[in-house]
Amino acid sequence: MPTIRAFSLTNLFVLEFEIPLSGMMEVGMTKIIGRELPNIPWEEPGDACDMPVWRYSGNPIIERFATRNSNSVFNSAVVPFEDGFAGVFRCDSRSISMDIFAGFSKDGIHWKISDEPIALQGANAEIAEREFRYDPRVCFLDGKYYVTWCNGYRGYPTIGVGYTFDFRNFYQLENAFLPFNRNGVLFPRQIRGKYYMLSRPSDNGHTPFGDIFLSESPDMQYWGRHRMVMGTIKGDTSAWQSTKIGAGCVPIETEDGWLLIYHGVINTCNGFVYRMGCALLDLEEPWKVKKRTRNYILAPHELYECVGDVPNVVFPCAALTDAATGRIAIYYGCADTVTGLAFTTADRLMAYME
Ligand code: BMA
Repeated sequence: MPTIRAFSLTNLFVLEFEIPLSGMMEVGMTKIIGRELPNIPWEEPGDACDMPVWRYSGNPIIERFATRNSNSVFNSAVVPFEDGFAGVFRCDSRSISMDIFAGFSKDGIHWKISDEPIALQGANAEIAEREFRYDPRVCFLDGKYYVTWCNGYRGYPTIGVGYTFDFRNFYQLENAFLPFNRNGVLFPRQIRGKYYMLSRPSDNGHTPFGDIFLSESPDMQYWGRHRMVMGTIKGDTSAWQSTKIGAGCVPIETEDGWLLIYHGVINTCNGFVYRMGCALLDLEEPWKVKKRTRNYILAPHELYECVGDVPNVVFPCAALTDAATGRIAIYYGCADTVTGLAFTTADRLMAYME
């Protein structure tokens, strides 16, 4: 086998490793493992597009006043549902209460979002008491749509977990982890009989650090065997992800590994800037990173990403995929104010990673 000498973005040192030539990726060869989705929202990139991810021409797809009392609708998650799509949306109210709301769409672009926040049933009284809920993710797993979100518990952010079958009745489980934690993202199937969730242990407030960790569970209730997946990259090798990183979309299964779209943050003299990158995790041991982007795949460049309640933020929370074509539609929050849609393919992301 040939030996390749490479600079590792995951371990931050030069290393040697062996790659079987048959395992090396050719553009156009990455197969998404999953369902076909012929009605995935889609636009081809313009001729001038030299980026791996391009925006929907009608962005933003959800405006800040999309519900009766919303101040902003942004870091939100969608999935295929019945003959269209459903989702869980982060809407901050005009009193700036952060909560999660259900919504439906026929085409994945035009959404009808409830004016009332999701009423969660079934939790232990200690857990059911609502403080704040934000940044939902939705993961279809074992026949249920699981929802994870940043959940306020006695003043501390941690990972709330619930599920629904119909996006009308939602059931809450125990919080997954001790505080402080955010960006809880489930894997969409069991791996060797266990459930896996990514998260970002942190602190209270606007955390100035953060790496992506993985936890394992036999039953979606007890989480352990925690592993570090990947950290920030210090120095100027990939400075857009030098302050903190966090999992974004539910990992996309491909023949070559789990494709993870995540956010990376740099601190500047004018505050945090949130950009988007991706990584390829090992299929069987998903705490092992096979590849990762040095350059960001999407960054706040458009006005609705640069100007809003929190400027200079693109924050991915969901991706639709079509196994037949390799198409990926990414839903992302823009400047903590509105929701955007962007497109890519498994091949393009794979080719862009180092
Ligand atoms: C993070 C979270 C996100 C938000 C981002 C930028 O810490 O609070 O909800 O989009 O900051 O403000």
